Amino acid sequence: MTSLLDRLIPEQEQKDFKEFILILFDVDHKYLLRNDILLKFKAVFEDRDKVFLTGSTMARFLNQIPEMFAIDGTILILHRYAIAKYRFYQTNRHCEFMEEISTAAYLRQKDRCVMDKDAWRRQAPLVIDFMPFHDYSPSMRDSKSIGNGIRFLNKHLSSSLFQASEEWGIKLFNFIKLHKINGNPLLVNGNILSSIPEFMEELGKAIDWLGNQPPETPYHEFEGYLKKRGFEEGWGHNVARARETMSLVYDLFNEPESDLLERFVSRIPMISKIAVISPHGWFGQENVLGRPDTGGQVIYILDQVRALENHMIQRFHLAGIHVMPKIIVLTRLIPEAEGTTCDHRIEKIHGTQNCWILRLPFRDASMATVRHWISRFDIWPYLDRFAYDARRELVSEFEGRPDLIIGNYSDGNLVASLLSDRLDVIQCTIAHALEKTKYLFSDLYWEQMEPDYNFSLQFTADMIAMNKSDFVITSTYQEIAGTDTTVGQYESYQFFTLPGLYQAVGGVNLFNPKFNIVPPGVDENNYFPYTEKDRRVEGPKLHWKKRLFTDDAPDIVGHLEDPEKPPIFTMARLDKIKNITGLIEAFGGHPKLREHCNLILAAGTTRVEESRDREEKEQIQKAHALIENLDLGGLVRWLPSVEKSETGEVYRLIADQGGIFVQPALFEAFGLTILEAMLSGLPTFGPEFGGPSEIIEDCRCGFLMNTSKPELIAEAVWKFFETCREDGEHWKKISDAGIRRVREHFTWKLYSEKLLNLTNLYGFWRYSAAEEGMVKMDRYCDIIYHLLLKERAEKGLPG
Ligand code: UDP
Ligand code: LCN
Repeated sequence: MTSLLDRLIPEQEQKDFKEFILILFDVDHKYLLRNDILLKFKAVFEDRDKVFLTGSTMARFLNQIPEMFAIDGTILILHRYAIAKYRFYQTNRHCEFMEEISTAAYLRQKDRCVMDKDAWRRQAPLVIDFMPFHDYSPSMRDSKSIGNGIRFLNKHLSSSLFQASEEWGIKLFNFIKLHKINGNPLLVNGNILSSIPEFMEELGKAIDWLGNQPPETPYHEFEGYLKKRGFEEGWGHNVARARETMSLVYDLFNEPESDLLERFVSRIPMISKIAVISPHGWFGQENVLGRPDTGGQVIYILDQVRALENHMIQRFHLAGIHVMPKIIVLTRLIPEAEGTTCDHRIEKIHGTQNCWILRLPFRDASMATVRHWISRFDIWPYLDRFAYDARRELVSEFEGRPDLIIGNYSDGNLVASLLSDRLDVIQCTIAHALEKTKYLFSDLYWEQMEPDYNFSLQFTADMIAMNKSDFVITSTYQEIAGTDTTVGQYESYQFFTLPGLYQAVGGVNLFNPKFNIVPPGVDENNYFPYTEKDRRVEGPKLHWKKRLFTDDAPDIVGHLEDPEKPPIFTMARLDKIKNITGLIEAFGGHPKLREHCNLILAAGTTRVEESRDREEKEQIQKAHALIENLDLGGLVRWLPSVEKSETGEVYRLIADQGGIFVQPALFEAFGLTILEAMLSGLPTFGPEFGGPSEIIEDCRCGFLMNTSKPELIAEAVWKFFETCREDGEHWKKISDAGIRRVREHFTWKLYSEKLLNLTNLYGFWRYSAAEEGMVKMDRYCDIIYHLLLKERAEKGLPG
């Protein structure tokens, strides 16, 4: 029988492999990441040809190893043999054997990297495994299908309808009968049409009858005919639409096909009330950005809500229903609101008809309102009470239950899970940015990081929400499952260990069809190409031109010697991960860039005394020090964060001047600024790490950079300016391609249509098949929530 080693590495390469492992693990205890391993591989075999270095089985194998470590002479290897698929091996320094071990055994060894030996021996870990609870659901096999769960589920549901037509027909019929809007029945009156044969017979007659009416006849003119035969409103606003919807159902019952099911289910006007949850707060419409805790998430939600409302209104209109949808964004009320509206209980969302921000306070142990702002890392003790209060308030504001609950970020998703459980409402999860992959070793060294970040609570909350929610939407594929060479954000929850606390051997199931990629868009009223001169307003344009390039102001640092030079512009929160200081270093250390360009930054605040955030304070100090030490006087201008409504004109002014937008983050989950800059017509540079790699097609509509070192950023940017000097059209080509890319792929219209379709289909799935299986999952989540999360979190509750 061939050994495992023979299967992994061919005999002729084994000598090199064994030698390499011995060199790699020159000491008994060592932990290495993929990059360390590959760098060492190149160094050890530097005299070998390219075929060996890139094409050998050994090279390909090493490329698939996210981590490898030695513990007391035992070598543990993590093999990611395909996207989201892993095996675990154990060997020794001489590779005298190689064996496959279980996830739990691997994680147990990993614990030894950080735990005291005696403690490790004494304590058998708590093992968390959600995988058995996914049995109720069909499972995808191919990693390529990940992120398109709806397609898979659709096929599964239609083939169930086809194979077990009687059972599934009843389910579908009952689902259709179930729907009510504001207490009024929709589509079918169950008292008149109580069985499928009756329903089909009447449906056939109605289709024929409608076929003889003028197609544009409005609903109220044939409402009476339909009602008498047992059909309620919701089929269509006119004859043509009603007949089309009825024919869809008729065909679906006769010959179920995935396409028909999706088309019909997505037409059911079942969603009119949506609760959007984003608790950690500082959530408002003016003067709330620039805080370390609020950025894209706030923008995303406000734009999302507007788009969803629009789309729901349109859907109701097409269905012939006169109902005004309502959306409530639930967040935290903060009495110390510093002049913002964060202390108002309720606030209408601009540009909507019936969308609101509802704020409820956090309470301490003595039930007193917590008055000050609290970082997202420290809010865990307050969430259980918040969810409890929210339930009552939401039911009262909606005059009933919402039809959908959307959670945002780890805290919002946890509260959404609690609410969805208590109200029995379908739940959608949106992560925005999972912190686990952002902070290196945040799981392994969780205990050291706990005082600042409380990651043990956050990761546990994430797992509960991921497993409990009916569907998850992400902005990119990599957010779920990474790339060939990087681990995805959700993927990193498949198995991990928090040494001394627990091991998750099955933290999330990426092959459950709940994951769907639905990228956000941009507000096209605020962001449009710099060339659309008629739409630009003169006042703000002049004001920002002066502020960006020339006029001194107390809150602006730096004066440009030559304001005509093309600006390199960036705008972001002043978090470490955004790497604004890396861009200053890149610019300052590159003589050509200093000579030919200016650097303009809009980030955080320029005064350290104005910041209340530890990380931000550090970044402000670092930025000042770099500007001074790199002697950047005359070349750099640093402005505090820009009010959202002004940012569109800011991008356009940079474009007028032949500038570019550089987003230098070390990792970016998605990156709304990248979309905004591209749509404004700015050639845009983003990090190759994270979501931007799915927005920017490198060198075609923008550029991807390795942002791990300032010099790599500088090189990428300078290469562009050099090409522009050779090719007078280059800047414009990239600019035009960027605009096209956003318009074709990233719009809120596409987003809202997809999100509502998902809600309907996963609603049907929940109702028809998943419910029983989900109950088991819910109860497992309950145990983890109460015994592991709530109890630990509430130890930190003051008052
Ligand atoms: N933003 C802003 N003013 C600033 C900095 C950022 O209005 O000074 C906005 C920016 O236009 C974008 C959002 O904040 O819409 C940032 O979202 P992104 O996804 O880029 O990053 P996040 O802050 O969510 O990590
Ligand atoms: C949070 C982030 O960090 C960004 O990358 C996203 O664009 C934003 O949320 C919106 O999803």
